[in-house]
Amino acid sequence: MFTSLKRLGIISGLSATLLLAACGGGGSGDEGTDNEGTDGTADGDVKYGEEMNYQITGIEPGAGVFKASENAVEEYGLEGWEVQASSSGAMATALGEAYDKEEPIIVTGWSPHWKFAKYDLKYLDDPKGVFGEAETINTMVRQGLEDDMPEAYQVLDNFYWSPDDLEEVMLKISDGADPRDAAGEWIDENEDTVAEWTEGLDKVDGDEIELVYVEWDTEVGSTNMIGLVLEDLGYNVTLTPLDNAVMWEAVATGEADAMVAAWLPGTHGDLFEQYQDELIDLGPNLEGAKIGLVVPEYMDIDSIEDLDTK
Ligand code: PBE
Repeated sequence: MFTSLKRLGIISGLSATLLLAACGGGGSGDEGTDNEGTDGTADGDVKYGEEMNYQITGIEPGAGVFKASENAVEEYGLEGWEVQASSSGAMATALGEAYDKEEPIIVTGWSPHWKFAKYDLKYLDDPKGVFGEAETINTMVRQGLEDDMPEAYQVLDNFYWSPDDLEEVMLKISDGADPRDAAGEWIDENEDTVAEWTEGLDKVDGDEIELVYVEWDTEVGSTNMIGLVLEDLGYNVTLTPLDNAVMWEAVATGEADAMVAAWLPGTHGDLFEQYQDELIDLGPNLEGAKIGLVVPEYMDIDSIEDLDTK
């Protein structure tokens, strides 16, 4: 796993370099080389802070990326800056509006996410490593699930897909599809993958199972998808949206059966530490996830360190 993660890191690093090189030679060519230093970063005369009222557009305050962004403000000494609490949906709307007007905006971002397919965006460099490295999204189930519902446990244990797979579902939803329909379409288009997760399992007869999640775009996509797979196996599935900390608690106390939304080791590291003895970690259902501060490519800034303070 270590090598595959490492490879992913190298590949995404490479494509970011290529993108920057392409933009330098083409997109921003008209403006000349006004405020580019030799290292390609802004030389400090870009006053994005003032223009953005020193605000980072955040999401739900319970999200790991929100807390990490607040840590970044602290660690990088971004005096006067604030991470604005919002929702994932409102963040995406604000990003789209700013993007259409080519206005500066910084959002608390994560991948996989459809926004990278829709807009030209980049992560700001994080030389202090506040946002951590590549992450996995893990599946957590309550104690006793294996005995009570062996088929569901097996499906959840087998569930593993790629960032591209999840992004396909997310894109359909962002284009207006109902999450359940988007999940169903993906399942129809990926029968072989789904068959591997359910291979050899007997159908059940309406047993009730509850999956909990947070209404983040990633989790709406993944939870609807695996919920539908369980439904196809005969389960009566309930999907319950909660706040992040409550989602973890629900599985730890056994009030809910499972969730596929544990971002580790960094983003939900504190919650995992708190509850790890009370729940069962079924390991990654996806590798190569990431969080950080995200800006449009047209912004002349590359690193969190380049932000001007009050
Ligand atoms: N997210 C999406 C979550 C995990 C999934 C990055 C917004 C968070 O920050 O907790």
